[in-house]
Amino acid sequence: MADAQLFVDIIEHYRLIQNMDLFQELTSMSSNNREMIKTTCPRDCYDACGIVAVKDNGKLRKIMGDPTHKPTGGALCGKCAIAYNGVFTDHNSRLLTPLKRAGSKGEAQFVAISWTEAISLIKDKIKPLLENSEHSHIYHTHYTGTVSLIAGWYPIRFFNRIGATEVDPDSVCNKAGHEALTYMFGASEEGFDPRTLKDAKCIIVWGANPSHTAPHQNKRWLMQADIPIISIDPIAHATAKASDVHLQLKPGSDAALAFCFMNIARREGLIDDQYLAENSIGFEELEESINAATSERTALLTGLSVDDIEMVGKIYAKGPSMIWLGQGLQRQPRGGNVFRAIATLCVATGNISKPGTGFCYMNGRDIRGIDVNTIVPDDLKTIGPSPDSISHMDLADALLDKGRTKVFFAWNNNIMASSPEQKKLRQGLAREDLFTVCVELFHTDTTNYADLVLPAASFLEFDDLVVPYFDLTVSAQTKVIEPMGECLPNQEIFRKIASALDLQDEALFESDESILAKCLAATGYEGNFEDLKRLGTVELFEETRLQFHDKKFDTPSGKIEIACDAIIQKGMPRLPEPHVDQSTAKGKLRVISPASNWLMNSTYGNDARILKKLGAPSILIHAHDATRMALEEGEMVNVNNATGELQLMIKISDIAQPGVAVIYKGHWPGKDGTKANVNVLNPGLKTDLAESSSVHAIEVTITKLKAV
Ligand SMILES: Nc1nc2c(c(=O)[nH]1)N[C@H]1C(S)=C(S)[C@@H](COP(=O)(O)OP(=O)(O)OC[C@H]3O[C@@H](n4cnc5c(=O)[nH]c(N)nc54)[C@H](O)[C@@H]3O)O[C@H]1N2
Ligand SMILES: Nc1nc2c(c(=O)[nH]1)N[C@H]1C(S)=C(S)[C@@H](COP(=O)(O)OP(=O)(O)OC[C@H]3O[C@@H](n4cnc5c(=O)[nH]c(N)nc54)[C@H](O)[C@@H]3O)O[C@H]1N2
Ligand code: SF4
Ligand SMILES: [Mo]
Repeated sequence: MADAQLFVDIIEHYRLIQNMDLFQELTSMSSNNREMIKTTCPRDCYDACGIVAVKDNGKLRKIMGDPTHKPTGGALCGKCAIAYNGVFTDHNSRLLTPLKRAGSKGEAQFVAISWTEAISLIKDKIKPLLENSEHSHIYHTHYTGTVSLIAGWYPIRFFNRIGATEVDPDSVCNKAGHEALTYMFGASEEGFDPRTLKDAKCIIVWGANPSHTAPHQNKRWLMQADIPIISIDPIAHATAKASDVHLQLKPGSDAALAFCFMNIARREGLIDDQYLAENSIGFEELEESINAATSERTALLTGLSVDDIEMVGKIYAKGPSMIWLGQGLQRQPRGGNVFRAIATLCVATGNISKPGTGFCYMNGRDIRGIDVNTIVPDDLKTIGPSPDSISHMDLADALLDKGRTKVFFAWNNNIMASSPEQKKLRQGLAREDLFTVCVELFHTDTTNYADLVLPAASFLEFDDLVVPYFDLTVSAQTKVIEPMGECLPNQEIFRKIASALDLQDEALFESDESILAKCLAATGYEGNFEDLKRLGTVELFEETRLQFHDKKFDTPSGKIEIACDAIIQKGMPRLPEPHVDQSTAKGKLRVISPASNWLMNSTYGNDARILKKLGAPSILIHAHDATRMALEEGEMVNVNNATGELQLMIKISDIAQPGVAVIYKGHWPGKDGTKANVNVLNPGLKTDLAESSSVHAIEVTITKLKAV
């Protein structure tokens, strides 16, 4: 699609923002053979940035931000600006053909083979398992490689059909939060409409770090708000530092704080009795817990001052107030309880279902009309009984168990960097009798252990849909270039495997065009995919949407279940509790391993320019801890616990608080002498609900490395 006006707009944009390097690069291109193609970033990111790909004489020259994309205004984040013009489009970095293992597991020795040979090897391994009713011994992991609709979810059709065991993707990220909200409200993917910020008097960012994880929403939405911005976070990240108030509480003390805010609201006469009576059940049962949650007591439990707690409690309750409910927030041992407590606070103060209120965990597909059934039909006939899925917290054990796992697929997932119990995972993947298939863009620490590596096409190489999980929009992912080498989109790879296995279901062979058309129609967008491609992104709701505007809750009682009988079967108490985690054991530090500014989970960890930005793998500690342990900036230390150990460089940082250290997630184990990252220290402790990750509660000991 050649678009002269878009080109003029873009050149003007870069001139205005004084990016003269890009301006000159673009103006030097010959005008006759220039193409500008709009597409969308499909990373697992709140921002879903609009992209323009510039081609000159048919050759891709530049991937850059789309100035016509409102939420971002023409900027990509630093990591994508580097990696999309780096490893993602570099033939020398990408996998280009199917590969078969030629050395021992972990050695990363491969030979190129044809697709025909690769698919037939897979068929030879899977077919006997299906014939012997051993389908549940086929395991698959998948997650955030790409979250575009088809490449992110379509392959599940194949695995459901053959009855494979799924390693539940959300269990490594946000499942405790989803389940807690679902038990209470009957849904977890209906958040506030960001456009209602104009009606709010205060916003709390509770356990999220938009300065890293949503850089454009942070800069252009949150920081532009002319109302108090409050961060509640154990670490002083850039969003917290730029907030009007930062409550730097002890990790794992959020539920106690939420109860205290309810105590303050009650004292101030700011409980919304009418909303509670009409829409919820069980609030009155919390009376004793709320009474006990005084500001003085909560200050001791959370490490905050009474004044700060009082101030925030009053501003929030008065409202209208919004809460950005972070995903990092529920990655703690009682993450489910924390979410119930905070959501109860929203309901009790009536900060929901009205302009300028609500909380946002995420805005999912469903509220845009895209039913999960359109993407993964639930009428696919499974071979044999459907096996249960397992948690990522149990993956390492499953891979070590010959009786459980026989064939293992990892697609859209780099478990050796991102999943817990890294040492055990490595041992499991090294099993000679485990047949492992990785579908990937790059050689990773996980593909090193594969018997077969299948080359996936990147988002620049096929059409798809992106459904942002913050803004209520939908965007086109548009094919910009032909797939590199012999790469194929994820969905095409699984169509090939299904065909080799002689599976007949139409759903396993449905075309991308058909799925795109169905999903787009479901959103109510009046154009077709070609129209969307021209625009890039469209808003789906003209009017601002109020969270739970119809006050219909898909729970057993039809109301918001503050007291919840159904959750008892999950081993949870009927009511949320003002819990705080036990103090960290003496001599240990609690480690938080949040998102890095320069990585997307572990993606981009193989780009040389990104590696330079990351610097040496480090642990950030507070000056108080450095003095206490006589540690110096730049010193190498051993960080260890019962699960594993890791050598890191000390950085003394005002981001950390005494007793709480930070190790950013996502560093590639193979890029480091210790062949490990923070997940070697991660025991895979499960949350109170949903067997999800409580990775922000790792405890470690730091010892000095002795000079040799
Ligand atoms: N210590 C610690 N660990 C964590 C977290 C934490 O906070 N702390 N956070 C957790 C969270 S929130 C998450 S969501 C998980 C994420 O864990 P993962 O979903 O495993 O994310 P990545 O490690 O980035 O791996 C994604 C892989 O997909 C590949 N990929 C990219 N595009 C495609 C594609 O189109 N097709 C295919 N087949 N592959 C593609 C990339 O090259 C990359 O290797 O990590 C979790 N791990
Ligand atoms: N640059 C970048 N962007 C990303 C990602 C990435 O890896 N890199 N990952 C993407 C993915 S998969 C996800 S899920 C989202 C995650 O987005 P976020 O929710 O922002 O995720 P995190 O960075 O893990 O954690 C956010 C905050 O939770 C805080 N936290 C930890 N424990 C506690 C606690 O006990 N109480 C409170 N109040 N806060 C706590 C951490 O200190 C951290 O600042 O980001 C997405 N965007
Ligand atoms: S990762 Fe997020 S911020 Fe970066 S380009 Fe993609 S959508 Fe934008
Ligand atoms: Mo995540």
